[in-house]
Amino acid sequence: LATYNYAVYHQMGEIYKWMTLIEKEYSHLVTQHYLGETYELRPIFYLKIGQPSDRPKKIIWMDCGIHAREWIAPAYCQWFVKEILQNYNSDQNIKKILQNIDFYIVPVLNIDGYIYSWTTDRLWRKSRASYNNGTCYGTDLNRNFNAMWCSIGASNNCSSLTFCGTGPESEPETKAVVNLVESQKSDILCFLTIHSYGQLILQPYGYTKNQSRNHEEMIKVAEIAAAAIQKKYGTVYRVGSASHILYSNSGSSRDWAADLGLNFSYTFELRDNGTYGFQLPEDQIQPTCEETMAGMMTIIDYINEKNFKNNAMT
Ligand code: 0X9
Ligand code: ZN
Repeated sequence: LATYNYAVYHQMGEIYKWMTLIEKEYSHLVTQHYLGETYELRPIFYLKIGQPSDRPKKIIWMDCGIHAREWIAPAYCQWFVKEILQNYNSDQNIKKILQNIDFYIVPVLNIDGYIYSWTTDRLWRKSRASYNNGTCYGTDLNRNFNAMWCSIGASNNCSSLTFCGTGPESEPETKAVVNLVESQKSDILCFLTIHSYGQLILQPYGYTKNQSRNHEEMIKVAEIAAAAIQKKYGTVYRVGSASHILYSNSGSSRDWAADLGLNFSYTFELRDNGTYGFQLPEDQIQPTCEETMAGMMTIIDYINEKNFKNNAMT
């Protein structure tokens, strides 16, 4: 795919085509799968990336674009896929990872909202579900998960930016994630969800000030990642529990994944710190993706090594 430009933002139609092309070009490592459909009945796909194996494999989940206007997130998911695949042959570490782990990558989760942010309202955030006879639109999909649903930092008013939906998992996009992650939960080593902006690596919880079960280990791993990010271009990331360093909110996918029992669950808030906000200029796509990749690989390395050690003991 020498012709795909990863340093520009792409419309949904191009991302759909890209998924099919990448599956063709790297058919030995990539398969495209159906995750579910959106409110407006568009198919949501994920890419499964890994070396085929007879032994059961572990999984690292990453979704991008749960919030429509955060365009750098889908750009990053595509960048990540490209980097892993292009470096596979020359990088022994990536080879080793792909022998044991499959990446499940959702390039755009909130497809209806993403399209709307291109066609009509650049700063649209939510899904495009219609309420009250079309008088208001959109659920905040990152308030719709079953994690102290619609308690703190979420609204039950459909015209709010943080509308939690009509019930936990009421939205098809949420349900699509829940169905797959629940069905594979014993194999998922890490849940990553990519947002912008703020330059943060957030861990559970957002719905309470309580810390998660493996808080210390998650902080340690995130701090290594933040250091790797800073080393690249000097970008400073902050690390911590969402409710401590950002704000409290219920119904996030990250908290839900932690409560499901997954050991590692992080929200990445990519560049910037507010200068351009959600409208990050295209000339920052490459440095943003490169530094994020550097940080995320330290997390993946840690988790892969730990998985090796755990398997050796059993
Ligand atoms: O509010 C959100 O959903 C996220 N911030 S954003 O600007 N990308 O919308 C924060 C999600 C992570 N924080 C918690 N879940 N608490
Ligand atoms: Zn977001």
